[in-house]
Amino acid sequence: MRISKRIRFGIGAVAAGAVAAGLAMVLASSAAAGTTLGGSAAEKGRYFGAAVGTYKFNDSTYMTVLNREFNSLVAENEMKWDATEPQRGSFSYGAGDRIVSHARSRGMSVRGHALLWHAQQPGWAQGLSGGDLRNAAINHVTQVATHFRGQIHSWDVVNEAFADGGSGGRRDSNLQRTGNDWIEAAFRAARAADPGAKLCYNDYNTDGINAKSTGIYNMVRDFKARGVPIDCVGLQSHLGTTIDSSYQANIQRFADLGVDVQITELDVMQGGNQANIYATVTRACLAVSRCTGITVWGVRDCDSWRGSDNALLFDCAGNKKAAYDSVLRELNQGTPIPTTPNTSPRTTPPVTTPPVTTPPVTTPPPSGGCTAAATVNQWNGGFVANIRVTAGAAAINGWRVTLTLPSGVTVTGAWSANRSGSSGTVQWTNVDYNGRVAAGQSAEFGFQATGTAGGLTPSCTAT
Ligand code: 9MR
Repeated sequence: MRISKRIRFGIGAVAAGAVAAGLAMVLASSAAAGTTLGGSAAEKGRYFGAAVGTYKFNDSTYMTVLNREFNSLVAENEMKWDATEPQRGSFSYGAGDRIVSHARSRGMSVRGHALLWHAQQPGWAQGLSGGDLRNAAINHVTQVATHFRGQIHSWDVVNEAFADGGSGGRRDSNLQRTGNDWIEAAFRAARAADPGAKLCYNDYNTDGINAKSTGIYNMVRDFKARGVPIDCVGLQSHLGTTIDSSYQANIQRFADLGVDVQITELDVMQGGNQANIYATVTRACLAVSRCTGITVWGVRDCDSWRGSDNALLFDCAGNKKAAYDSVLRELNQGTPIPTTPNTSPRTTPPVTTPPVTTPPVTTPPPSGGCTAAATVNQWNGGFVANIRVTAGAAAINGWRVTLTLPSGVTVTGAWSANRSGSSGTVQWTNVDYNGRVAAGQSAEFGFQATGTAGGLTPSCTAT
């Protein structure tokens, strides 16, 4: 995609006053001691990351900067659909695994990018539509999130699904044409597959309050109201020579909805204002306690997708640019996140699934027993079901769920449970990590199927 189409140069130029204000802050506060981007961000309870490509991993200048400066990595391309499922049902994780293991061996966190996107789809998916595409897409989410389960801090579950321009609506795509609920179906499948990862919606041209970011804001508000699992919004922030004056207010309004905000793909055209714009973005993020991290979209200028824009923090020789100094200064002056459990993906509160298709549980479970309730997301020709297993007054060490499916329904995939049967009466038993459920607590598993779910009435037995 061409840069000129993708980047909206914000309307508000950085005012000279902002420079003066920054100087005043330098004089007014004693800077913290952080000497690297990642180290300084960590002091503020945040991460500072970079997008990387494994094809650069044998470049020693690149690796020196990467290992020294960043405490989070994201794959620039290696975890996209075309890379991870080049043929339908045949998965390829080598390059993504390499990034994960590099990061984790150095104590860096990993962002996952991106489970579903209209671009960089494998050819076989581009040729699908309707229920077949929906099944393939949800299966992709389930398989990839399951593979990386427990290793991803935050997933871009859906990338760039909103249209540019003033409509505030969805972008047309093969995924969108499977039904407007494709995004929430993806988030539910991702939650079921990796309950510990924060689940983000990620987009560009959202770097201020505008029609597109408002469309996304309304979706997130709706998801929160209906219990669709979403934890974060990614603001890509591919910026030009100006930055919108509502940049921070936009971060704040998403935070006020009860989601984290992450700056996910920051790069800024080099020009008179590059260092100031980088500083403004960093300052805005650190001013909002739910803005939990910043990722730049590449390491050095010549690693960047933006060609001659020289849009990053290091020159091609790996030297720090003025923009680097301004980011580090803002990180060191920024406000730490208050000590709440917000930033750890392991502390994500349990998802409250909407009751729409869930039959109410009428009889309390006997002591030591369990109950099960289903939430269904149906589309034309198929559905995803999430089953919540809840322990009664005593902890259980294992469970078996029995479910009689309507005729015409065939299970095509499942996660977080062992299954026997695919139609008629199907039984599901816990896997090793979710069998033990404390009194009153819940475990979840899920499956996808073809056909029409109707009302599902699972029953549960403690084992
Ligand atoms: O930087 C990525 C580049 O190497 C790829 O060729 C391109 C393919 O579409 O995607 C670039 O990354 C994009 C990211 O995945 C989503 N947001 C926009 C990024 C820049 O185009």
